[in-house]
Amino acid sequence: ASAVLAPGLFASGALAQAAAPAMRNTRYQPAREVTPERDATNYNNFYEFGSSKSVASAASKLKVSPWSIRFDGLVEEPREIGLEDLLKQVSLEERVLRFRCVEAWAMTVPWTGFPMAELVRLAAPRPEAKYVVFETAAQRDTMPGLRQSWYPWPYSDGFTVEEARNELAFIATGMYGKPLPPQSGAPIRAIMPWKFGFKAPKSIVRVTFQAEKPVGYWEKLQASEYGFWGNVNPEVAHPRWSQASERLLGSNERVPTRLFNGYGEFVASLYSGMEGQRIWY
Ligand code: MTE
Ligand code: W
Repeated sequence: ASAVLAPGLFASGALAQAAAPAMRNTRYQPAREVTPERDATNYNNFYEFGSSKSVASAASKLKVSPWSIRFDGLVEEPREIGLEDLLKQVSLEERVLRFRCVEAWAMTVPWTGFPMAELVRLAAPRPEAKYVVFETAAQRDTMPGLRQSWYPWPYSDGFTVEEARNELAFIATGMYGKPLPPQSGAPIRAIMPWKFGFKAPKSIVRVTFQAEKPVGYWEKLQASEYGFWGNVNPEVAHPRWSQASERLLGSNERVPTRLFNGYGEFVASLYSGMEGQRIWY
């Protein structure tokens, strides 16, 4: 048994071991090559650490331990749960998923994590809860971006509870068989493969259930360009650029964008009858 894990492979302790790796779930075929790890983890959006894509070094200051998440709003009983405790109550799997930023770059990443539906189950929302909001860390001492007070900190974004329970909605705690690095949203983030990346909040500290549709960070900043739904559609341009194609991190190849990022078979039914509405950005 001692030969299973190379010593030093994990950052530290039980939490790091619990976050990754896990058995691959092959239900979601990426039909693309996995992005080289160094490309996926060195080209980021994490505005808490600045608006450049090179935030890995700044983000190394993020304090990830101890970490806990608060469940509140329309839940049976508001509570705070430690990350290690939470990870004991879910089963981890690996999924290789396409990821598409609204800026028209894309990557394909093996994430370790668990279905968002499991998080919803643990939070135990009340029947009146229609939406779920993920609020992310605001560490004044480690995040220089927070000094830029015109940004609507803390970063948050949300979904309908129905979307959050969809089988594709995922909570990641690792990538490439290792715990998430800070710049990628350590220690826990959302991954919504059919939506633009801004709907993938990183470093989650709070999960709130509510009856009203939430307004996320980017919608607060620029509602004419970023809306609640943010579903990927090649035919609906961003107000300032086309979404018809995307650049793959690593190879820099340009490939056509796919409706719902190619995941329509799993999620299109969530939006039946809404196609003509503003559900695309
Ligand atoms: N989460 C937080 N807390 N802060 C951010 O700035 N940026 C979002 C999303 N989650 C962001 C965030 C955007 S726009 C994208 S594209 C993805 O994170 C980028 O994830 P990555 O850096 O792992 O590629
Ligand atoms: W983005």
